[in-house]
Amino acid sequence: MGLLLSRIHDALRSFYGMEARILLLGLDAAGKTTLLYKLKMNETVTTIPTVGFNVEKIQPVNNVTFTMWDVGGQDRIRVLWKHYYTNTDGLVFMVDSVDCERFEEARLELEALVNARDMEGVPVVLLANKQDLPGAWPPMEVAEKMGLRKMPGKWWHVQGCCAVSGEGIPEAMEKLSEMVKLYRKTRGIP
Ligand SMILES: Nc1nc2c(ncn2[C@@H]2O[C@H](COP(=O)(O)OP(=O)(O)OP(=O)(O)O)[C@@H](O)[C@H]2O)c(=O)[nH]1
Ligand SMILES: [Mg+2]
Repeated sequence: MGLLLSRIHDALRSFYGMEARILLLGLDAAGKTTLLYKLKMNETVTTIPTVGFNVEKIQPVNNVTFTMWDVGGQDRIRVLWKHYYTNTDGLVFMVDSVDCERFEEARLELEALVNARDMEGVPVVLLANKQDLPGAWPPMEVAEKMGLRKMPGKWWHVQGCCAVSGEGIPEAMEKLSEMVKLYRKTRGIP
């Protein structure tokens, strides 16, 4: 009976799709809000620093509908990030690939995030943003600076992108959908 119900559930899931909660975090000016509205409306909006958060449901990717929470990254707002951790299915951590002076600051924030109890095992997509700008660090080097290789047991993927043009974003969302599906399956989350 249990197996039958589980099969029915899987069939319904593949028909109706899955809803996933995604946290979009990173230091101030990384490009999070620019990305959020690029995803939502395929438009490049003029942003102001986010005080509080923005939340949007975006078009499904691979049958996964993402609700993306973009929380302000200014130093004084980062203390609020922890209030958004619960029930997160995926973390998109965005880095300004030109802002190498703050790579260490970003790494420390990412480290705190992935070590938080409520974020245990949550897959991470690292977006090395602003690849259009001269002096942008290559994505793999940004990943190295963020210490991703040293995070054992973590599912992560790094993607270079430009939130203004949208380059690299579809690939990142595709990967995110795969990792979220796998994460929820291994956790037994319907
Ligand atoms: N050249 C370039 N500029 C970008 C890119 N993405 C974002 N920006 C610019 O970076 C600035 C900051 O972008 P936001 O999206 O406001 O940054 P944020 O991460 O939301 O910042 P907070 O809300 O303060 O946390 C804006 O002027 C954007 O236009 C990019 O890929 N390339
Ligand atoms: Mg913002």
